[in-house]
Amino acid sequence: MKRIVTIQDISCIGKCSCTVALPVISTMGIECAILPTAVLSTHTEFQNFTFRDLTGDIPGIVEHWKKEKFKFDSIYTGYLGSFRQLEQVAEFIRDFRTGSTSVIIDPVLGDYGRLYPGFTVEFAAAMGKLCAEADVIVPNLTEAAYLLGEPYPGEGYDEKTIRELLKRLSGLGAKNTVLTGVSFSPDQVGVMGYEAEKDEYFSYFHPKLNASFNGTGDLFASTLTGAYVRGCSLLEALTIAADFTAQCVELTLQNPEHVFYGVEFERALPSLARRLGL
Ligand code: PXL
Repeated sequence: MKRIVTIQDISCIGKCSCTVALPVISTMGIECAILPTAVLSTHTEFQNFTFRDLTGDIPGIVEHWKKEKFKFDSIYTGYLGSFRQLEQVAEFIRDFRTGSTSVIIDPVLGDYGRLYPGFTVEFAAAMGKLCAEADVIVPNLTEAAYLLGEPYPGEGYDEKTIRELLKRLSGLGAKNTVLTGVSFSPDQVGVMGYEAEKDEYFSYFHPKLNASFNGTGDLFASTLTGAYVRGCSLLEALTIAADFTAQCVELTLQNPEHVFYGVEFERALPSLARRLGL
């Protein structure tokens, strides 16, 4: 069985990070190991969340894993909570990457033009350096701007602007850059990507839903990682991931009693398995 290790926080309630990666990746028929970076009572969109930084626990866990000679088909990183953790993750990638390990970095920093609470422009720049280690990075537009230290493009940009932004992001050193939340018209949203080696762009769009939820970036990144590890091309993987994420939002909106803090991805897991022929 393939094995992914995801390096991100545990938000105990919040339908994001590990509580999304584990069920999604497991549903895709892949073992999901976790290297937790912090434990929060909820994600940071809630008020008064607790935060236990696990930076100090990581070296011991990694040493044990090295002794056990664990191998990973993919290293998938998300929310990282400290500068030291960025170094630890870079070191982890150097230690555990083999010729067949894909490294997917979701540079979780913010959304809607704002950084999440606790993050700074310096931290965003340091995350930008980590992106050099990746086979695939999956920033949203806000994260793209902060990674590059540029103004947030807002809305109303054109395709040329996004292509140029992708090229600059690619300059951070990742082999593939996948930008999420791209929209050139009021009724469509999707993903645009760039593969550095081939100097090629790719994209996938679907109808826009009038809602936004925390954790959809994690759903997208987890599903993309799972599909990529299963052997899909990057375009196939991001298509599956975008469709699944949109389906989760749609199902959530159908339930008038849905929670405000995350999507009802649980109800869409069976169809994700079916799409993969599982
Ligand atoms: O969904 C990204 C994410 C992950 N982890 C934590 C967060 C967020 C977004 O708000 O707060 C702790």
